[in-house]
Amino acid sequence: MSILAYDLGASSGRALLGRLTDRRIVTEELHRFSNDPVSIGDRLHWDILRLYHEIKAGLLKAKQGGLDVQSIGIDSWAVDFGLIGQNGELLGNPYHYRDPHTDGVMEKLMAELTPSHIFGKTGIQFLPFNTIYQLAALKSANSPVLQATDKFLMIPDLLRYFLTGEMFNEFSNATTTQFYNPLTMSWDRDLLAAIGVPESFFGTVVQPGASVGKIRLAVQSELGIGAIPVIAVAEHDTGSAVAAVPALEKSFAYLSCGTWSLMGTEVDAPVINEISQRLNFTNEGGVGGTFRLLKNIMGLWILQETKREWDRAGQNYSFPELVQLAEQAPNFGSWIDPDDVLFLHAGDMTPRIRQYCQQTGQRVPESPGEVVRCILESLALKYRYVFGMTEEVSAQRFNGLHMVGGGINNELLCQWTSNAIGKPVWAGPAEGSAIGNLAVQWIARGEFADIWEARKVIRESFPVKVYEPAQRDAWEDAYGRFVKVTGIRA
Ligand code: LFR
Repeated sequence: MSILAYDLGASSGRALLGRLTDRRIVTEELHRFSNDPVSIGDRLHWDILRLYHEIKAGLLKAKQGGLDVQSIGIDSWAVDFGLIGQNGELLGNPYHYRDPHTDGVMEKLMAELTPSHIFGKTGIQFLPFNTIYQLAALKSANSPVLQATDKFLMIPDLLRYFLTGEMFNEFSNATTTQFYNPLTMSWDRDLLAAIGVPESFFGTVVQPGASVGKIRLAVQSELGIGAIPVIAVAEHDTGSAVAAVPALEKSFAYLSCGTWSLMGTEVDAPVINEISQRLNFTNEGGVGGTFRLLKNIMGLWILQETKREWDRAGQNYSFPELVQLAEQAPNFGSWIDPDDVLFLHAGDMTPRIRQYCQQTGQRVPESPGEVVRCILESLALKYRYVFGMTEEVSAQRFNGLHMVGGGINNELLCQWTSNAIGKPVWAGPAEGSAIGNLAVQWIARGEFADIWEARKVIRESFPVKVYEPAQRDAWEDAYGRFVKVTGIRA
């Protein structure tokens, strides 16, 4: 008996097949595909139909392999959406959250409504690409698509709708819009009114674990498959990743490490106060009534984008090669603040990194090894900074850090993270989001009582690699200098 998890990341997607055998999870990657955003004119879009095509390709592979798939779930990155017209069809291509049409919109809305008003109603961190600013940007551009809109669906809601014909808004993703109120557990009427978007766009919000339909007839006959049930998982990939953190105690710190780095802790209720607002922490909805009190860190995006730049120039380094070059480069040469807005949008990164180093009076990294070392050391040092903030905002002390996600394949980064925070790093599983997606399906199917039972089985099913802190004095000294040059405490 297999179940299928689709996990869509910003640069690739996969379909992971899961089975439970003697209380052990066994997974198999059934399908993997790249996710290539498409830029047209000034706009940047997701190739949503390609993604839907790949989802169907995964189902086809399952059928061809003679697998009896019992249920499926889909998770993806957050904040982005498709708009549906009166006739039930998708209007236009969903925008990528890195499209610059939101530039300046957040600042404008914050000035109009005040940060404490927006934060007080949502508990969501201020990120310029949050759905609220994307919709406000479309509104002020008089978007004809927005004018023709009948319903709003987040990316996994939309793909699920294509498969089942049924529309639901899933909770973990809904919270990332920054117009869902976790205190009233409803879409926030005032915030929607403030951006001029009708409440009628938004439908029933379902919790992770809800049954949300079956593969529709047209898809069944197209692929020659049965009416496979579809389950709403924690459809925000970070929600699924945190569900898969193999923690055994209630109080734990995590870093979900992929294109983004998301660091924080799990809480039972949103923490909306002066500290969380000042530190710009977020409260994203999770599994079983939990919330993710966390902060976004720009993550491996900068390295991925740097690699793309070098690929375009015909220098085709693999990630392991780049990490090796970084390891050989001199240490603590120069650093960036990965979260500087300079690094948010797509495009060549090395000129921006060099510009940043020059403007902050540091040595300018030249060789690929120096550039990559600068990126990875800066990430580890920023993790140390946010680790401290996580302790402050949650009023807890953590004796180590769980790392999950594809980024843990970068062992140098795991080790440097441990060196920087001065605590052990427990790395695994790498397929965190897909495994959390499977776990919620099993909870919904009655195989696990709750998320804690799921975590215990995940812990027993996948290896966790331990990194102990090393070179503490050097990293402490580097941290002090990092804080100064980046001005992050200012
Ligand atoms: C990670 C993630 C983050 C979200 C960002 C944009 O994949 O979902 O949690 O802030 O992508 O959607």
